[in-house]
Amino acid sequence: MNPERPNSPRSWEIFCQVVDNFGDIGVCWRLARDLAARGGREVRLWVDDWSAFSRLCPAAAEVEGARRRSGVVLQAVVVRQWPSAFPELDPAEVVIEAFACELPEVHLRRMAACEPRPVWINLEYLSAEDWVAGCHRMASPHPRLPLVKHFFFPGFDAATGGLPREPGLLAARDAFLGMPGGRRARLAALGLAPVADEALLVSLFAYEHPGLAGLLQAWSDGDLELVVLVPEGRVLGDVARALARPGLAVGDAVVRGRLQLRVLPFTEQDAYDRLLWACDLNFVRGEDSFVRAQWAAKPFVWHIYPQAEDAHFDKLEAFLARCGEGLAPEAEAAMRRFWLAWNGRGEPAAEWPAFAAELPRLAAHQRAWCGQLAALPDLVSQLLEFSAHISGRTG
Ligand code: TRH
Repeated sequence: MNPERPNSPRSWEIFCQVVDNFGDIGVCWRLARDLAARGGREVRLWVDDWSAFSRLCPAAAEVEGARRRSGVVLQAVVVRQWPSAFPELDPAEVVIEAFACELPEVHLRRMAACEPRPVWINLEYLSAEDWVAGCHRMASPHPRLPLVKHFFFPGFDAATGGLPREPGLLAARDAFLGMPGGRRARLAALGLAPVADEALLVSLFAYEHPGLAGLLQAWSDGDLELVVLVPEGRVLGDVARALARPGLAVGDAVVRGRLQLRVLPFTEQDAYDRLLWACDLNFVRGEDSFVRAQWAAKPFVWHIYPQAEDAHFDKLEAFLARCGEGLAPEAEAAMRRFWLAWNGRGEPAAEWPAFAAELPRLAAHQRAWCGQLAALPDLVSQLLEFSAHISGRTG
C-alpha cells in the first residue's frame, strides 16, 4: 500500500455536524489534524457548532465571527463555520461527510460539475460488529447527480478502515510513561499533585450515571486506595449528589474513606491522551475517548453512547467478544460483568471487587490488544490509499 501515489489527492475537506457532546467533532478534529500533519495536503474542516469545537481547541474561542465564516488556520487545518446558507466555492479533491451528515445541495452540485469529480466519502461510526466489513468501501450512486459516495467504516480488523492512530502516537506515549521521575513526574507534567505510590489512579469520563453513588460508596469502603480524576462534564452532577457536595467544581477535591476524588478541567485532546496514559484504569465513553483508551493500553471501562431499543448492547457485546479473546475466563467474565453493569445491566458496586481483582491480568491483556490493533493500518493511511485508488479510477 502506497498512499503517496502520484494521483494521491492534495486537497481534502471534512464536514462535521455536531449531534451532541464531543464525539463527532472529536473524531473530525483528530482526522483533520492528522491529515494535515502528514504533509503536502490542504485540509479544510467545516463545523456547525463552534462552541463544541472550542472546547477541544480553546484557541478557536478567540476567533471572531467573520473569521470563523471565512476560515481560520488552526494547527495547520483551515477551520470554517458551516453556515446554513452555504457559499459557492470549489470543492476539495476529497470530500468527507462525517457520520452521514448531509452535504449542502449547492456543494453537491459544484462537486458534480468538477472534472475529475471529487472522491466522496461518508465516514461512519465505529463498531466492532461483523457486518461492518461487508459494508466498508461500498459505493452508493447519488440518485440524481453524477456522483458516487463511498462508505468508509473504521473498525478492528483488516477488512475495515482501521482506527485513528497518528504516526508517532505510541512512541510519544512510551516516552511519556518512561520519563524520569516516574508517576510523580508524569502527574506534575499534567499539572496534577502527586498521589500515593500504592493508590490506583483512575480517570472517570462518563455520561450521567444512576449507578455511580453505589460505586463511589464501594470505593470509599473498599481495600484499595483510589484517586479518581473526573474531567468536568456530564457525570459531575451525579458525583456531586453522591458525595453530598453541591456545586462541586473544577479544582475541588473530596476525600471519603479510601477514595480521593479530584475534579479536573476539560483539556485539549492531546492533554487528555496523556491523562489516559498516566492512569491505571480509565472510564471512557462515546467513540473517540473509547479509541484513545485502547491506545493508552490500560484497563478501561466503556460507557457506550445509548441508542434507541438498546441497540448499543449489540455493539458492546461485539466489542467485548473481540477484545476479550485470549483473556483468562475469570478475567473475561469479570470484565464483561462490570462493563454490562456500568451500562445499566447490573450493579457496578457489586461487580467491582471481581473486576478490581483482575486488573493486573487486564493490564497485560490491554497491552497485547493495543499491539494487535497497532499492527493494522490506521484510518488515515487507509483513507489516503482509498482516495488515491478512487481518484486514479475516476481521474
Ligand atoms: O462526547 P462523547 O460522548 O461523544 C459522542 C457523541 O455523543 C456522538 O454524538 C456520538 O455519536 C458518539 O459519542 C458515539 O464521547 P467521545 O466520542 O469520547 O468524545 C469526547 C471527546 O472529548 C474526545 O475527542 C476526547 C475529548 N476530550 C478532551 O479533549 N478533553 C477532555 O478533558 C475530555 C474528558 C475529553
